[in-house]
Amino acid sequence: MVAAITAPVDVARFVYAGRDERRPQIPRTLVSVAGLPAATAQRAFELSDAMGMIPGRGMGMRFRINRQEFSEARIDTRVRLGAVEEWEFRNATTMDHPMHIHTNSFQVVGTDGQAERAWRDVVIVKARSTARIRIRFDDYAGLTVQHCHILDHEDLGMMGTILMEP
Ligand SMILES: [Cu+2]
Repeated sequence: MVAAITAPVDVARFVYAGRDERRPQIPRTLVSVAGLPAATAQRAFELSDAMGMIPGRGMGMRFRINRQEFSEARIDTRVRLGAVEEWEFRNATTMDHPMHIHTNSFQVVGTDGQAERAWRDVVIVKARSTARIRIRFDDYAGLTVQHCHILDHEDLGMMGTILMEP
C-alpha cells in the first residue's frame, strides 16, 4: 500500500554559487551517418488492440503485434546476423504507438523510400498509419525484443521477440 501525498512535499533543493567560466568546444558539424544498403528482406508488423481481461482491473484494452500478445516462450521474428531488413509497422488502432527495438538502432524510411541519415531506437507509428524503418542486425547472436514504448501497452501485450541467428 502506497501512502497518499495530501500536501506539498520538498523533494530537492538546488543551491547555485559562483560562475562556470569554461567555454565548451561545440562541434561545427554533425556526425555524418551513412545510409544503410538496400534491404534483403521485408517484414510487416500489424499493431492492433482488443478488449480483454486485465488482472486486477477487469475488462480493458489489450495490445498485440501480428495478432499475438507477448509470450517469452515464442520466437516471433528470426533474422540473420548482419542482414539489412526493411520493416513496416501498420497501426490498425486509434492510438499512436512508439515502437522501440532493442540492441540495434535503425533508420526511418521516408515516403520517398530513402532512409533518413540518423540513428534511432524508437519510431512513432501514428494512429491508423504506417511507419517504415531499415535496420541492420549487427549485434549480437541471440534473443532481443521490440515493444511499444508506452509501458502500459507493452505490459498488456505489445511486445515481440526477435532471434538473431549467426
Ligand atoms: Cu502503444
